Amino acid sequence: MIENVQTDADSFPWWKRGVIYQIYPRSFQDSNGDGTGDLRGITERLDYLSWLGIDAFWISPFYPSPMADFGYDVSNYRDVDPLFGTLADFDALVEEAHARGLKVVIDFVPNHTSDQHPWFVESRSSRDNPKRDWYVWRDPKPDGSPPNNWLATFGGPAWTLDEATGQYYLHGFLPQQPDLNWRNPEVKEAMLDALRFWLRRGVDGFRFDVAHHIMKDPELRDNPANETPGILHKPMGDFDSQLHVMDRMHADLHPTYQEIRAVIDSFNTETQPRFMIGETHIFEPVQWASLYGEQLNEMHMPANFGLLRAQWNAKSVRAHVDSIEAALPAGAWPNYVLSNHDDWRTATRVGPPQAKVAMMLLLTLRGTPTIYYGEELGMENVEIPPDQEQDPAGLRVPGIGMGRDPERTPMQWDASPNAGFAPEGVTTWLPLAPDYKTRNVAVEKADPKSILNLTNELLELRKSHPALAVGDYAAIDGVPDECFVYTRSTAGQRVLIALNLTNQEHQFTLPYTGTGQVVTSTGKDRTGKISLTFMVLQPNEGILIDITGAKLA
Ligand code: TEU
Repeated sequence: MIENVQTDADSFPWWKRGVIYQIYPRSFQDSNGDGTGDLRGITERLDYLSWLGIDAFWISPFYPSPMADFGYDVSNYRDVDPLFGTLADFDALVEEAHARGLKVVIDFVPNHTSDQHPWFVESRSSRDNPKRDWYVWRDPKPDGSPPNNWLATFGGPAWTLDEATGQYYLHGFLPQQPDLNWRNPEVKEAMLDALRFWLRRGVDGFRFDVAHHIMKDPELRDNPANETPGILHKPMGDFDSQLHVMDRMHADLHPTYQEIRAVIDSFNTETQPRFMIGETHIFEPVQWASLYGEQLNEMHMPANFGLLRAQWNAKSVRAHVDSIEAALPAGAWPNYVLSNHDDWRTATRVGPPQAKVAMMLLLTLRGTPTIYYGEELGMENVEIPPDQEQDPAGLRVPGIGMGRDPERTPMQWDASPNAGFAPEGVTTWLPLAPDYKTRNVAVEKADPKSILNLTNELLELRKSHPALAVGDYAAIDGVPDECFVYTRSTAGQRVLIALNLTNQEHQFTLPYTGTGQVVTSTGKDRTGKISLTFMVLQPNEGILIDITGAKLA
């Protein structure tokens, strides 16, 4: 008897039942031979995304930018940087994507602008400029030092002194990324209006960069020391010496999110429900869950980065998933991600033999998955020669692995020079992976056992199996500590996912009688019926089994 289950996948909006694919636009497809990807390049590759089977793609920033942080330093919220194309290119991309049934999610960078944004140029021009209060300016302490102890994510203090006006301005990231003052109503209105600009152009949703940073302690009190460094998901140097409790997550985030949400909801139509996901590096599940809003009227989804931080073993991964399921407010929908443009490639983090298991996990958990471009190929971090390093995080805080270039290298389309990413002879903005001739879309499409074809199959299975798209999650106890086994169930369907997170064989008994039907496996070497009373998982193996109708033992 299958109880307490969701049934009709079609009644779920696309952002719940679907899969999001993240495109880092510099690295996806170069259409004009300058070595950097662009919007037209994305349009040229839409047929690939359709084939792959994703539902929506999110494009990292393409706004005009001095590129101090490769687009996360925006100098105009209502245009496209010439490097990436034009507004007309963007409109064409939206039209072509929608024609294929693909949703378009764009990055929105609310916490900070570029220091070259006209707003900041005005703001810094004098203490009594009308835009002074659009940013966070404070006098030095009597000894000339910064107003408080806050640190910038990318090294050094979060304050830079403007010599001409004698005050410090706040920047949670680079000095070239001054923080906006969201408590100023004019700032809020200008930003909401920028959202309306893109909503009118037809975007389906937004990814809000560092959404938890926009509201800080109004009194700008010091952060306390972090007595247990190492809690962040990757080495962050001095930044990790503090608990970031004052420089983010102030309670008035909630009414602010509600105002943002109201603008987005006001553009909803029957056929086009809009959506926002917040980039929220909050790891305490209850605090994270609060960002859905008490009335579920804040973030549609606060991004959940817990899997990036979990140790790659079955106990930690299950503990994380269970903690998310437990913390989730009634009616809210979970989400998972295994990699992005700030974090290691999955195959590098978990080891190439586990990459397919990781993909099966991501695409079978209950919750919206985001796939970072190239993960479907099993792309790995690429070692960047020091003289080609680009990322300011790595350049400013060298030697501890903060640089993000290794996970941002060009997409590997085929074995031709420049991997089909850029024309032959062009110098690409970051070097290609050394393995691109054997690890690319063309080669992997032709290999039935590739991670690309596994990803494609799992994406198709989510469409044909409501249990996978929207079904309930239940972990199975009594299996070896090295394996993570769970079911996904709707009223009429139950599938079981058995993942071996080690390179050893494991045997166990499931709490079901009889047999199930193999749907697919990471090795693509299993078919037909499979015993549920005695299961053998090969090293690095994941199996997906239809157990609809199976009886509990
Ligand atoms: O990242 C926010 C963030 O906190 C990350 O900086 C992360 O902690 C760091 O990269 C270590 O991996 C967002 C964007 O995703 C990132 O690319 C931007 O650089 C940053 O905001 C500033 O806009």
